[in-house]
Amino acid sequence: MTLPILHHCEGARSFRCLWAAEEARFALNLKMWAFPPRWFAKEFKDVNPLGTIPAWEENGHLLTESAAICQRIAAGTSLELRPDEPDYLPYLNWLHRSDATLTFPLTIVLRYTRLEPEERRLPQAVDDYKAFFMGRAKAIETELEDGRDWLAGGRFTIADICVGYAVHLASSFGYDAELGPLTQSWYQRLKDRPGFKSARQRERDNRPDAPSAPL
Ligand SMILES: N[C@@H](CCC(=O)N[C@@H](CS)C(=O)NCC(=O)O)C(=O)O
Repeated sequence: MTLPILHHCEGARSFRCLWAAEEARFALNLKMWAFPPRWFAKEFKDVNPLGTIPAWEENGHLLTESAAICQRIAAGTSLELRPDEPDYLPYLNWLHRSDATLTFPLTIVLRYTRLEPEERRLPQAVDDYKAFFMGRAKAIETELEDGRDWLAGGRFTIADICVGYAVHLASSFGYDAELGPLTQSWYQRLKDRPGFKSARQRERDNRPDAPSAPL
């Protein structure tokens, strides 16, 4: 049997997929690249013409959306919510919100704090998109206000993984300390999970030889 291949860069959105795979004990081949591949590994375009991470190869198909790959990994496990479960609709919304609404503003921050050369950095863009993220992240705090531990369905799911990655990325800029207390506790619960820890260890153990830009 040919295992699916997950193309991953340490700390990138593909971490969602690696983390989901560790939680689900889903067997895959991990192929790690230096970030961003467009600088350090132009041949990555032969795998994913978009040049973006993650890429997932399975049975002649290529998936390039981290939340969709998480859905594929979670299929049939307790990490997904089924359409007949009461929280299915908010669960779907969190999955899509995780990247389009929450991660997107952080990528602008990343670009204009770390990736662009000094002379192209834009403090105004960083401040504005930080504010975008902080405003949007209030939705996490609101969701947790009823005392729930996880975002949807009364259990840990890939909604927590996908949204959790956005908060994890925000934490790399120190923004987590400015999030609400419920969000901070939820993020701590996520980091305490054995699946999170083993995914972090697995990416460290498989670092590519080439250098990476800071993520
Ligand atoms: N919506 C996609 C976005 C994928 C994406 O843009 N990934 C970033 C890394 S986190 C990337 O590959 N950037 C490439 C670059 O900056 O050249 C997803 O959720 O997977």
